[in-house]
Amino acid sequence: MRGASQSQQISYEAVEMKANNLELKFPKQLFVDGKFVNGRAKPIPSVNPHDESVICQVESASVEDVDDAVRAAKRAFETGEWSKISARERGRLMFKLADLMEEHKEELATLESLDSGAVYTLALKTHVGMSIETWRYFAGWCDKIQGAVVPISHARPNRNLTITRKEPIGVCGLVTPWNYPLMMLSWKMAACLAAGNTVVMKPAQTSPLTALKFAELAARAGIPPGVINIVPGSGRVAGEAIVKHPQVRKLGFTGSTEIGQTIMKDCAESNMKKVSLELGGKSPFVIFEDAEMQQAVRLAMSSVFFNKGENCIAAGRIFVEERIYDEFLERVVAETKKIAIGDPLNRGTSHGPQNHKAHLDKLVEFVEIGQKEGARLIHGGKRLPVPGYYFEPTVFADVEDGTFLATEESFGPIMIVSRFSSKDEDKVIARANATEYGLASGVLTKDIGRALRFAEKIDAGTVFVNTYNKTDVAAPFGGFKRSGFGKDLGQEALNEYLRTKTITVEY
Ligand code: TAP
Repeated sequence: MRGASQSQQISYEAVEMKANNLELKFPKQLFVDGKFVNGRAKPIPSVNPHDESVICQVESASVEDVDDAVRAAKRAFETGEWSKISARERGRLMFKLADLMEEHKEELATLESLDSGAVYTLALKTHVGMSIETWRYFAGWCDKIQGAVVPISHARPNRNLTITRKEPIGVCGLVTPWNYPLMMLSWKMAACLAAGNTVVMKPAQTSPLTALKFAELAARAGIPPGVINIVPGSGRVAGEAIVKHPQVRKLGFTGSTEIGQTIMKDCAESNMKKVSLELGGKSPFVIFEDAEMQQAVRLAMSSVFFNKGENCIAAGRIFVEERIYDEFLERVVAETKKIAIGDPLNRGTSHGPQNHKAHLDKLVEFVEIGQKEGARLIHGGKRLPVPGYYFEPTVFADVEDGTFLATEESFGPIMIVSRFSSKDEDKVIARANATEYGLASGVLTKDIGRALRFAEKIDAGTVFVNTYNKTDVAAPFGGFKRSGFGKDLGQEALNEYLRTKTITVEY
């Protein structure tokens, strides 16, 4: 296929299909050094979770393919066009890429929906919409990254000038999960490129298609060859090869805590790479009795069921004050029954299939363990008896502290509700903090003092007061404790992809 290129002619073996009243055309090959190429590992099928059909066989990267990509990224960083253009020109290219993504947003959202099961309307607004905003936000930062003049002591009779330079690190590796495929790519890659680095990125093997369409758009935007390399494949092969590569100097990872720990070890042992880790969560959401019941029910449901629960900041545990507990549960179950489950491409659908089979199976097992532990299952809990990876939005009540349900992340549409007494505010905060994760949290109350005390004492990187899921490209995002370290988004994200050099001159 010949892309209608503005800056670069792009050819690839296209997958063509009709979906969502659109003619889709997208690559299924690796993108290395500005070209789409086949991988040396066995191709991996990409499955549509709505009907379990195979969309296409995606080419898969071997260790050698990753090495090719890293070499290309190194050349691009050291001697390529990217190393010569100004920061402002870099920003211009990133703005152009964002414009192209906007032009293709329906196509990208359809692809995301087919590949990951995301409801189309959400994919358009969040998966793709926030990705475009992220590229624009960081494009604007390119020419505003600057060091400082530092007042050091003089060595008389001479004087000194000490300045700091904020420099790109070099070749960066990115490894991302499947829940928001394009958005996770964008959150990391936009900051990484704004800082002037080049990148080798591996999308999750279950949902790699938007990353490959994105690669085509990047080439068409005129991003020079080697600056962006996308190597789909398995974590064990392609992911590990990036993480352990001696020429990769920084690794940005989003995924599970378990793999995050392996990655941190591999980064240390290979070449002491700088690393940032956005990992799992079990975010507490505390609802006090003075909350509006309708708002409490609406926010609790979106805090858990948003993106079918495949949301790292999903409220993994909801604490409801005892005076409103029974009414809350009754209303939540009534509303949960009304959720429109079905084909994510239908505009009336609000809950699509889970991302892939292994994840669905884990959710079924999660519910079984909860029931064995004695938690009260008051709604859902089963796979739907239809084709596709559909799982009922589920509600558990009376979940005891310290149990599997109270401490483990499901990463699915499973609400875990526990009761608390307002007589001891500190106690509910201690219970909310009794988790090894620290990604996000929420509190719902009209009492501003109580909300601020909660915000101060809670051990989580994000606190939502009287809202939930409100992330923005300008606000830093990242966790504490076993939810990892380092921030995506906001100015702080740039620091993850920069290094500081101190220059002292005597005169
Ligand atoms: P993981 O299993 O950790 O996979 C994440 C990525 O790492 C995938 O691309 C995976 O490849 C790759 N990988 C696996 N083993 C690897 C290794 N040894 N070396 C290098 N890469 C490796 O997570 P997941 O199941 O995809 O995602 C769910 C988890 O991500 C949840 O815990 C969720 O909370 C977390 N998450 C966190 C956030 C933030 S911002 N904190 C956001 C989204 C998700 P494959 O393609 O082979 O799986």
